[in-house]
Amino acid sequence: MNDVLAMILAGGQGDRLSILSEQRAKPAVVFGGNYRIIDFVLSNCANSDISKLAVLTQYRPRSLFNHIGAGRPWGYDTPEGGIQILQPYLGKADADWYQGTADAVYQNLYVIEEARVREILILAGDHIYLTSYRNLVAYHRSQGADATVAVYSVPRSEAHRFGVLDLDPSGRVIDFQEKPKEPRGSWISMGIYVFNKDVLVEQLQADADLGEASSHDFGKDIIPRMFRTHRVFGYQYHDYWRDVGTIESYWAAHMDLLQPNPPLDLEDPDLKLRTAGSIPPPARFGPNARVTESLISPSARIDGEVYRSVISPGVVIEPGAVVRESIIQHRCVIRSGTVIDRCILDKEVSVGAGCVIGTGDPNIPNRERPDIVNTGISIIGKRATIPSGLRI
Ligand code: ADQ
Ligand code: ADP
Repeated sequence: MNDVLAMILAGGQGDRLSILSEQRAKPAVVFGGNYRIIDFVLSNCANSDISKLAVLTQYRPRSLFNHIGAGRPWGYDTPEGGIQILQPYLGKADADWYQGTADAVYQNLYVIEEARVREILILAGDHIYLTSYRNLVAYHRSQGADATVAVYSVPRSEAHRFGVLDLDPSGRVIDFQEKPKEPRGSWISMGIYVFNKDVLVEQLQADADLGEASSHDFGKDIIPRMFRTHRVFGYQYHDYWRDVGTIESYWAAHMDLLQPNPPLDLEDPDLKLRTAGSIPPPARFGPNARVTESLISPSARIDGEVYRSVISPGVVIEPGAVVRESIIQHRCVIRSGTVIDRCILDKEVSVGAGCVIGTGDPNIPNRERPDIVNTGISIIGKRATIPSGLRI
């Protein structure tokens, strides 16, 4: 893996994650109680022994910078500078910032040109999965591919959210459509690509030369053009993988963690999930606490009831409060007698006593924003204070 440079695209605005990604890049959103979404891809790189890593940022990167730091939790704080955090080309107006994902990489072409590697692994910062990229890279090499796309099988009804591909029996990509209204197949692109370095440089340059005739995106432009002229293969991935780009998929991925045998093992000894921060003291449970099917992070204080929920560090749930099917992030306080049902509370939300938050009913969409909040899941933004007795 010394011949591979990984580039993590961590800049997307993620507007479908609503207020969770309003003040931070989507990969910096908290996941699984203790973690941020980007921990998965960073841990995967570490678990693949990838030593050269670049993180491409754009939108509201402060939380990401704070979190990644010098990359120590993932073993990237080496004297050779294993991790590079790249920002958009300064001096440009906001609107000229990276256009599509290919433009983000193109603006950092010198990083690729300077790296002494054979292949570039392009990764997204907002996927939930634990893997090693060794098999993907080995497959790419064994096929003699110019580029390899990691592919996943999803129900056809969901394929329209993704790049949809068709593969021939040898695994070669013979069709690719980005987010088609009526998908022809059910293999989808995971947005994870291996490129031979020279091919990528040549493709990015050619794409840049197209100017406004291209949207400068891997999914919309580079791959759909390339599969006709180059050896592009699909590497079939079969383990758990989720793009948590919407509130519903973010919430559902948390519920997946709560299954008796979860499809994603956060304690996998071979694919260790690492994160930043010191280890807080243990969680505490009072005499009337009742907790089932939940993940409770260190330093939480539970005196009420918690069912099918994921609780971050430092959360306080007072006696008589009930939390059901919810994701409660760092340092939230939920006072006595309050019921929280199917909610996502961002960090440091304070909910007074005797409130009812969330309908608990997946069939009741939000009336004002049915386009993004259409799942019956209620979301409360960071540091909001909900007065006692309120019903939402
Ligand atoms: P999308 O999920 O729509 O489709 P896109 O918005 O292009 O992906 O973002 C991909 C990744 O790049 C995300 O992690 C995002 O945060 C990041 N990103 C986006 N713009 C960026 C920028 N300018 N700078 C830095 N990072 C940026 C893609 C593919 C589909 C595929 C899905 C799988 O286009 O074909 O099916 O990913 O999730
Ligand atoms: P989050 O954890 O919600 O994603 P950040 O990581 O951006 O948010 O914020 C956490 C850290 O940033 C805290 O230590 C906080 O004190 C600090 N911080 C918050 N707001 C600001 C600000 N406006 N300027 C500088 N630092 C800030």
